[in-house]
Amino acid sequence: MSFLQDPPRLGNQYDDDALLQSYLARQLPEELRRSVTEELRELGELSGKYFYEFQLRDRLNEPELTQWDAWGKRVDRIEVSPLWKEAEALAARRGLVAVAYEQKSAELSRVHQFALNYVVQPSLDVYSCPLAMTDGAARTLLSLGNQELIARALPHLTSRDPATFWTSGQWMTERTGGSDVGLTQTVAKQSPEGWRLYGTKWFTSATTSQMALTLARPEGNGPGGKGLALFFVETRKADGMLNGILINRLKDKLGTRKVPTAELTLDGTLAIPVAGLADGIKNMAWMLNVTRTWNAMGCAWAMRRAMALSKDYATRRVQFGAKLAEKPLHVDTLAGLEAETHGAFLMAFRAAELLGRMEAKVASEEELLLQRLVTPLAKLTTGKQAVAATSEAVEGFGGAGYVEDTGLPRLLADAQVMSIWEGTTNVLSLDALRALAKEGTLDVFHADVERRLAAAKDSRLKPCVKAVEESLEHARSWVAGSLANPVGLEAGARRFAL
Ligand code: MFK
Ligand code: FAD
Repeated sequence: MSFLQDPPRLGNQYDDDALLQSYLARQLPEELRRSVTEELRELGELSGKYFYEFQLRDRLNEPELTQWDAWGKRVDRIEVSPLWKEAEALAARRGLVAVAYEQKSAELSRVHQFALNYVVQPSLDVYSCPLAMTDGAARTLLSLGNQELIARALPHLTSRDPATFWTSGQWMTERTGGSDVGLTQTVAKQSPEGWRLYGTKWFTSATTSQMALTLARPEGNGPGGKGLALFFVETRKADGMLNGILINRLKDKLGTRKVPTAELTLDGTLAIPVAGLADGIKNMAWMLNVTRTWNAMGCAWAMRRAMALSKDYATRRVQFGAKLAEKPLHVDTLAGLEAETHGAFLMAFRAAELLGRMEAKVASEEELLLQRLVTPLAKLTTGKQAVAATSEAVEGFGGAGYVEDTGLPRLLADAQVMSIWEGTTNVLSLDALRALAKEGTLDVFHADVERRLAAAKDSRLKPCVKAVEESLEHARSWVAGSLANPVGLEAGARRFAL
């Protein structure tokens, strides 16, 4: 019998995760931790077995757009993959969005919610994308306080019943710009039935969602983000037909191939202003804040999955007379990856902790400043880490890492988007600068890092502590020296942020 290589396998993705367990033991009071553990273990089992195997089987099923029915009627229907259909039901039943709004864990609700997602999402083929936007939409509606829309949409967005659960899209990007959203060309016109939108949305993921939040310029408004208004759109009318929306095509993408990312024409789409008729970008920022936190978490869980598979494979693959797990250089490579993964995990959960404290209204003034800064920093840092780490992990499987039906190349292809959508690295660096410009933010950030370093000062991490202190000092003097020189400040933003 010729040799056959054992493929990598996954165990229970909660039981096998020492980092998550130790983090939750530190963060959650004993009673809460015990009640959450059961849920995590169940999701960990689904993630490591049922959904992981499903994901491998379902690999070639991608969303399909049908634009016309047999009789020539324009229907624009998207069929998502079988796994996505199950993921939607699972998301509702397990409260993957709802937990943050039920607030049973008070200010720790975000930690609770993201722990659940962290365990299961790597096996759900980026179903995290619609969930992130659903969560962002719920937060935006609540924060902007439009009671009519809250009553209409919140019960659906936070439902635990798959029959009534809605997801939401986030339609911002147009051909004119995904970064410079102020260039948006979609216009909003008044009609006897209410506001109607006319324009093109160039990237809309989760096009199968029941609703979306989007931006348009009410006729007569001035240019830029200030002249835009935030609108609520239900994608289908009462008769089930699309609400003045044409789905032109699905994008043919490098990764996230299960996500139905489409180009849309809005041709008289009925829409409701969420909060007045201006300041659309500012109002949309509530959504960005939440979806960027999901993005950071998504990087952490992508890296964790790459690690889990890599470590397992190292115990199965033999080269030069020993398992890879016994080869010092391979182990050193995995150790580097593990360190990056831990860093991404802690940064993403730090953003989640702060978001949870803000939403539960227990955050101090300092924590609010920190939250505004840590969100873009976590998004941009983990976005870069995820691409580098999944690339290294794929290489760790040798040629098998490059062969599609192992499922492994998907790790890298899906990670590449994390630094692009929800704001690119440069755009997020500039956002971090805007956050820093607020009086006191840099001091609060330093104090927070110093507090964390103090615990490690006398440990064997001493050399790392020194290195972090030096780079903090460097950043502080660079910001101080550049304040009088806006061009220099902007040019160095990415260096500071990364
Ligand atoms: C697991 C994965 C989950 C993720 C799934 C996601 C699926 C994909 C979805 C997408 O990609 S959706 C599209 C995402 N698009 C972006 O992220 C846009 C990137 N561009 C930016 O973020 C630009 O910085 C921005 C459009 C915000 C700049 O626009 P402007 O017109 O130059 O606005 P400006 O003056 O910077 O900000 C306008 C107001 O908003 C200001 O308030 P004031 O009017 O009071 O001064 C800002 O302070 C406020 N603002 C901007 N960014 C903010 C913010 N407030 C809070 N937080 C922020 N991040
Ligand atoms: P550009 O804005 O043209 O950026 C090009 C380059 O210029 C980038 O490297 C950027 O960093 C750099 N740059 C831009 N401005 C500056 C500056 N001031 N200083 C320095 N550098 C700068 N959008 C949605 O609204 N909804 C969705 O559901 C959605 N889904 C997506 C799904 C996928 C798979 C992808 C790939 C994208 C999706 N997007 C979505 C769009 C995404 O948010 C944008 O592509 C992204 O924000 C970048 O915008 P852009 O493509 O116009 O690039």
